[in-house]
Amino acid sequence: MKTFHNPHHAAHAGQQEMFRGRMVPCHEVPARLDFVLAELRRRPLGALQPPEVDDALLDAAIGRVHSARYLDFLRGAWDEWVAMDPDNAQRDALPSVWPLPNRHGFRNDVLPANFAARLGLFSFDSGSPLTAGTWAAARGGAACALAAANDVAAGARSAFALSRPPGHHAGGDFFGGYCLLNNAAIAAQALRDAGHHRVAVLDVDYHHGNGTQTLFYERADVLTVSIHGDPASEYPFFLGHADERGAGAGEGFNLNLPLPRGTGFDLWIQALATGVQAVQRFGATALVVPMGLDTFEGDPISGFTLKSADYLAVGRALAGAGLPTVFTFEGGYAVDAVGTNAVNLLEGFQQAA
Ligand code: Q9C
Ligand code: ZN
Repeated sequence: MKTFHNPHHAAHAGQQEMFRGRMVPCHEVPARLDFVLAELRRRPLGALQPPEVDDALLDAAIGRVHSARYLDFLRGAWDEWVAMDPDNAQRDALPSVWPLPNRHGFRNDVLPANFAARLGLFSFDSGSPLTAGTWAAARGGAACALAAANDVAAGARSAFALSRPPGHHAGGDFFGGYCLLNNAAIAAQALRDAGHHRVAVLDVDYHHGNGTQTLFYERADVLTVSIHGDPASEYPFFLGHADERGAGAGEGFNLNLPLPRGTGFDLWIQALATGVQAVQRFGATALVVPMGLDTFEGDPISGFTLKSADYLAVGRALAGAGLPTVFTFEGGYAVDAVGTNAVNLLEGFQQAA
């Protein structure tokens, strides 16, 4: 399997996030990707390369998933932030006020002139800082997703989009959960546009993939499945329950498998078998796996107890779907273990595929 890695990832380096009532150092740090890269160099799975995609085709692929007004905002956010106050160049831009769309009468159809208001309009939490290099990093990540999808569409059994910031919490016009552009959704849509009639997304990150679910919720051509900590107690809290089954034409094409905090490998791998079965019943011709490694027992912000060796079995189970597969890199905050865990999963997949 080829790995397409994002040469611009380190340009996105937030200083602090709002966490449990305090500002703390960001959990989503550049070193995460460096550890995966280092482990891939130790245990190669295939070529390791930056993505090579046409600029216009990349913008088109991003535009298939995200709204123009959201992309305009993200692209210009840093310059706008610094133009307000030159001292802002030393600080990240963090949201602090939200319109609660669809509730309490707040409008989201009128774009505010105020930057803080727009920052809130396009986000859903205070844990996702925008920095000087955020746009370049996020766009580079989308390029990885598109390159991986192209590779798989051209016949590769699998490809890995190794990028950060992660993507699965980002929706059509919002960021949050450390995610700016939804790389998995971009890959899934690119596979659809390349002629795959039915694409499945099987999200194994600890957190519910709310962005991806929302993007495809009313569509029957993309099945979304997510295994995650029960939103009753776990982030992102407001989506990811088992009764969310899709709507309209998409009814029956979303499957959530929430599990209680504290869940270990035995129960988790059963949920994965259920997810793989749903993907097969759907008749998918391609698969996208948003690969979070925050199910690891040592993860500082999550609550499952998978061990490093378990990820080999996770990869084997995913290979059992028998589908051309794109992996994207999502969460995983036990930084010194994330390389081992990611490559274990991918190696397990590749050996069984
Ligand atoms: N102030 C991923 O794993 N934590 N994202 C709460 C809010 C957010 C995790 C911080 C966790 C997001 C891709
Ligand atoms: Zn996560």
